[in-house]
Amino acid sequence: MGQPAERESGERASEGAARSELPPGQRLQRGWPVTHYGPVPKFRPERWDFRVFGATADGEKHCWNHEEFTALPYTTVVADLHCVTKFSMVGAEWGGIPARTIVDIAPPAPDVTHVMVWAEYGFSSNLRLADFTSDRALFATHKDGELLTAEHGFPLRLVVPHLYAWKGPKWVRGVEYMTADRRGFWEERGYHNIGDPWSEQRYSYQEEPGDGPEL
Ligand SMILES: Nc1nc2c(c(=O)[nH]1)N[C@H]1C(S)=C(S)[C@@H](COP(=O)(O)O)O[C@H]1N2
Ligand SMILES: [Mo]
Repeated sequence: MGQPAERESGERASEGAARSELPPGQRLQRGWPVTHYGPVPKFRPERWDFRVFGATADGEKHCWNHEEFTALPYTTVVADLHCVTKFSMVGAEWGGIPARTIVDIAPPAPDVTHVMVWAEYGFSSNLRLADFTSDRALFATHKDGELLTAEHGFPLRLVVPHLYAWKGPKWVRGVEYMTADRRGFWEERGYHNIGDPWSEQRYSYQEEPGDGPEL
């Protein structure tokens, strides 16, 4: 847990802090509410692993235990969290392992276009590969220098700053590489397949042709 925190460039950090505007329709939330479906899972380190599977480049599954996963290079990203129910939490400093790192060490096959990010109890969210590998997407273990609490996703949650927060599963356990898009948990239940808050892609009825698989 005592990994050296490699701060992002000062430029990026102050940019994040200075940008006070929120995506359309969002309001600032004081504090940090807890929002999710279902119970908070209990973390059992001896049973925990992180898996990369599906269409990997070598056709193999890749698996890390908790010690191995948290030993991967640590970095921080200052980012806001936008819930589709219209609250935003701004200026958090997330610490963890860049999603890009996983793609580098366990590469997808060349025809992979999307990923499904899997969490405890079968929660999932689908992302375009380009959103997943964007330079600020992070598997977070920490927020503002402290370990995540259980209700906020300990030991691991995905943060994808440029998408609505449901695209970042808490209690994440793995990534499936996919050669075609498939809807995740909320995306099957009426939420937008892409989920860009800046263009208010909240609900699946707003999808344009090509935004997602048939419902
Ligand atoms: N596993 C899991 N992760 C999840 C969710 C969920 O229901 N299950 N909800 C998402 C939603 S809708 C939001 S807004 C954020 C909330 O994160 P927070 O509770 O840390 O504020 O978690 C996301 N990650
Ligand atoms: Mo949300």
